Amino acid sequence: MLLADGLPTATRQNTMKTAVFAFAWLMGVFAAPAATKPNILLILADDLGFSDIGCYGGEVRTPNIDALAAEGLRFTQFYSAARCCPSRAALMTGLYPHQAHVGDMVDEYARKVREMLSTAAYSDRLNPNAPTIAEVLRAAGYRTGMSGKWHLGYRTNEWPAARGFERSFTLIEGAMNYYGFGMQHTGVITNPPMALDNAVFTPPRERFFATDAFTDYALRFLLDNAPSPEPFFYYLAYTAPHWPLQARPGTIAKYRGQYKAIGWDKLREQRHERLKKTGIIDPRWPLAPRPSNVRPWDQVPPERQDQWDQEMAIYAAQIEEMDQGIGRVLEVLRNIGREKNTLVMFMSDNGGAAEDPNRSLPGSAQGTRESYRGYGIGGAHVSSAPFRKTKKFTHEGGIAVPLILRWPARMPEPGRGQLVHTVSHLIDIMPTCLEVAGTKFPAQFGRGATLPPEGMSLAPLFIPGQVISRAKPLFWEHEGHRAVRNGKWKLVASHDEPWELYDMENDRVELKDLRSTQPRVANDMIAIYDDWASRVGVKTWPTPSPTPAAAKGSEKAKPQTK
Ligand SMILES: [Ca+2]
Repeated sequence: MLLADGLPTATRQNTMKTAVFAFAWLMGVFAAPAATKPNILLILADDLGFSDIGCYGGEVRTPNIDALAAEGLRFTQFYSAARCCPSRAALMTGLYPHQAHVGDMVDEYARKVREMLSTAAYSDRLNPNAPTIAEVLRAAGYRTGMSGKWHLGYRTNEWPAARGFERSFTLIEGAMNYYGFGMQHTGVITNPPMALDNAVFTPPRERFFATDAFTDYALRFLLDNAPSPEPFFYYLAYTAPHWPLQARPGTIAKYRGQYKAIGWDKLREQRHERLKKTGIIDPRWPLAPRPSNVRPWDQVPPERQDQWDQEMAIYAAQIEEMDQGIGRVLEVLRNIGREKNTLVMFMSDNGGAAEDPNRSLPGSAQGTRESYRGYGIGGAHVSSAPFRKTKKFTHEGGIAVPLILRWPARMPEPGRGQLVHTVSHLIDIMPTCLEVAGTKFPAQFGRGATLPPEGMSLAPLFIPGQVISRAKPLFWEHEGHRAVRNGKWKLVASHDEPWELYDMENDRVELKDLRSTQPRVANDMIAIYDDWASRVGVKTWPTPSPTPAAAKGSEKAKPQTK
């Protein structure tokens, strides 16, 4: 069934009209829209690691995402901004997170450090003078819509409805119980903070599941806009597979048992081999060593092995359920005749998440409404394989993520299914959208002059065989973790630790620090980092870090779920 069970009562009437209309449309009563500007469907996964999905070496079943890759382009060196809020700010504005005023998290738990840093670069909402992709495209005649996670401002005038989205159905904060009402990340059993356009939305107590609800809303947007001659921009920002670990029992059952049969060491090796085989990584690069806080699989007690198997089965199910949702959206896109002229983009906002919020009610079964866990470092180091470190860090395991682009009308057969090794970043999505929509970035917005987008358009890559390279370096800073990527070189450091230098052509796994043998390269890059940090408003992160969150979970002393 196409339409949502979880839709609000107020919109049910519209839904019925939509259903009737959609039927008429599908029967060919209406002519295909004459839009020449392409539609843009931007799909963002949350906390999906580099090697989770099938077409990036993973064992999780993702046939719909894999089909996008087979018909489009797969990027091997695409980067996020390390964590939810900064990544979403960079994606929406085409600026570095600090320029978009989201250098750190917008949440209450980061309030003290934001006050301590006391600068606009670390605020609790998106820069009002930095237009979003939705605002720019809406001005260019696009219909705009969104469903999923926002995480760029809690106040009503900071919601998607106020930032260019004509229609939106969203989670305002960073995480939610997938069943709606239930345990939340605050440790309180309540409703998640959701919005339908500019009003608070309360999910129904029964038959609500976030991944499906976000998919259903996207379907309704597509069907509602099917007769419109205007192109659309839709941002489908799934919360999957971000914690809490929650999925349908039937989907979980498909994976249960397979993870403890292989174990995390062999699973990482398997993903590494598949990545090498597909050409996504260089066969010369080894697998990063197991993190020091994860013990060898054969030394893990059987009960912990079984618990990890359950965690990974739920995590995999979350991804598979998202993939099924994407399949439904792509099917409707095809049915309304808009598949060919739609640029579909799929990406993630950071690497595997080592956090474990552990808010489960005592005695609750994993995966249910009453449970609230993450998979911790035991799962995250697999998701980020073959790289080092995880979400929040600026080593490759924190920032390297998949990117898939598909646009049948502009991608001739010979180019389909190819790998793209161009170094690219979330900041490139705004310029790409501007170019394909044939519109310009505004010089003025809100109450002042805009900052120009920092990235480059990826649109030239739609021509088969075309190669583009980055003229400018890329930069990162998040909670004191920092990095520069300039050509083959990457300078990187974790908070309060010295810079390391890596040759990414020979050593993308970041194992051989060349800082002492290449001091001139390192010093030049430190200088360009300092210039950038000063330009965008980076401040020195306090020591000790005031927002440790739950990111340092260890597999040596992990608490068992009771
Ligand atoms: Ca995230």
